[in-house]
Amino acid sequence: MNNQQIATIFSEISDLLEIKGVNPFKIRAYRNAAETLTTLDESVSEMDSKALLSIPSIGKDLASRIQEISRTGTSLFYTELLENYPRSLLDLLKLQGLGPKTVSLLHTSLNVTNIDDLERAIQTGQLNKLRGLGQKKQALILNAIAEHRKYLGRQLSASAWVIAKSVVDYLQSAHPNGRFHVVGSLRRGCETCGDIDILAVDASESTHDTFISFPTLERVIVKGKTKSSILLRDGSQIDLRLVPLESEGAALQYFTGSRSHNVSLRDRAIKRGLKLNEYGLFQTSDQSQIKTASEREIYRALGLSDIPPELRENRGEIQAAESNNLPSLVTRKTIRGDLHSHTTATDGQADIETMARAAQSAGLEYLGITDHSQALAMANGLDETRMLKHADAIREIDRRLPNITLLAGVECDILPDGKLDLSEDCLAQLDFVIASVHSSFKQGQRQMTDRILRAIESPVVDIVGHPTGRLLLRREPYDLEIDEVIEAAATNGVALEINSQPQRLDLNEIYAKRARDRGVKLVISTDAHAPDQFSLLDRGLFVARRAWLEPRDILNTQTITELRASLRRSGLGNTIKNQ
Ligand code: DGT
Ligand code: CA
Ligand code: CA
Ligand code: ZN
Repeated sequence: MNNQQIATIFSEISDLLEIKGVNPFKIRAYRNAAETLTTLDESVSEMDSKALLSIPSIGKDLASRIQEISRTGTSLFYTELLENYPRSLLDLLKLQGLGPKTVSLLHTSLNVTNIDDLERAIQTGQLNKLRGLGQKKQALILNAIAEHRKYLGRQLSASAWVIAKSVVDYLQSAHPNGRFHVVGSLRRGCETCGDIDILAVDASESTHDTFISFPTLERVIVKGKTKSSILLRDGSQIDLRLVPLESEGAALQYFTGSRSHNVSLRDRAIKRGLKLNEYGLFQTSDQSQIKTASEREIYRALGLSDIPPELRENRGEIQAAESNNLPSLVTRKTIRGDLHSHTTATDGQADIETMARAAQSAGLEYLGITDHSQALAMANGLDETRMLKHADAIREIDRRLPNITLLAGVECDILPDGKLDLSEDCLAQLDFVIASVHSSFKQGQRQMTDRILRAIESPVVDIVGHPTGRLLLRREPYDLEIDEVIEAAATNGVALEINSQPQRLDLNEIYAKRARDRGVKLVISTDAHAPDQFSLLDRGLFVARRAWLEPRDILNTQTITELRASLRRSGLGNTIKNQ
């Protein structure tokens, strides 16, 4: 069992305990432990009791629970809970607006155990008998069910990657001579993932037996000689394909997809008297295989330069590859800094210096600290006095840290009428400003668009944060005329953010590309709320690469000097005191 798998069980235990309604401390203990486990580098399965107890948030009970799970794959406490509270109740918690108290009420009084039950109960008027669940609330629940079904079966790619890597590690350690690759939509860097695809090359057939014994298996969907599929307890489906060594290049190409890219490629092969499938590239005339050990050789044999997986969506990449016009996509190496992060001054989990040092360890040359402004009261947003003091503190720490430059910024709320949450006078004293919408999401299209345009027109705003406000698999973007926003950003020299938080990835690849095509600069930001979140840059990079972006399209590939000169305020003749 790896840490992630144990963390999943702990997190389910905490949800189940919440439905059961036990002491909140107990619930929190499991939840904290689950979070801690996902951040540890060493495997807790291999630790003795003493080492376990030295982990913060792991006490005696939890330590023995971890040992039990490592030994048996599950925990008696967990399985007993599941006897009284079926796992499908956890699906109800995923519905927007449905908390554990309501789920518990529905379960005990109406015997609702899953989403279908709940829908039936509403349709037959059974909820009318219950307190606090009137017509209005029922309509909201039906809505949430519809949304949930729309997203069903997909998950955030960030979490799918964690699972994919743990399956690959697991297979690799049992079959050290096999070569294992993550393929499908994950390899293409898509924002969400349907099923996880793993390719095994030159591994023995018994790899399938290993695969179907994965520790958190729910059930085996199919098991064969070349393909097996399993479902894990958390709902993830994983496909495994096995091919011989001589098919590696072709199989990597085929199973990476996308389907529509593959169709175009296959047609191209046919026109050249060739046949392309997952086993190789063949001459149609005599069925002889053309030697193509790698993907690159497949593309070359078809007269194309090597197409990065992120571009394989049949959106013009084949034509570009044919004429040697593929973009030189932005890479992690070219990213020099991060311009969106939070500290304990508002809703972050670490102080300025800890965040700065973490950014430096992540290889960044500069970090913008951008805590929230006062309107975001639940995040303890900063008023003008606190904001300016915080900026002083950031600059003070910046002077002490020679190897990273800190910028004193802010993520300033755009109020419902489009005014900024702090005065322009205050904002002008900072190094840069992100403006974001965090409230009144339900405004109509005209109002919401004008609101953001007004912020863009303020001379102190440099970046619009998470411009569409969507939360993947949970909340649609707000109603916005995105083209007007892009146009205004171009006119005013304001950059648009690609926010790397896995549930945001906002702007998305389509809009980011459109913005770039109109001359708008993008910034890839982590929006880090904790020191370990700078690694999220990779998520935003996937979006940027899928948007065909090159280093020159991205603000934070610049050196700190270039960046300072490119900020809007540098052109305002503003005397901004930095040092
Ligand atoms: P997903 O799972 O919805 O996130 O998206 P993908 O792209 O991972 O799709 P999936 O898992 O159905 O298939 C993985 C790759 O395998 C797909 O991108 C292309 C390839 N593939 C699968 N079935 C077919 C097929 O019938 N024809 C072709 N040309 N390619 C296929
Ligand atoms: Ca897939
Ligand atoms: Ca698949
Ligand atoms: Zn924000």
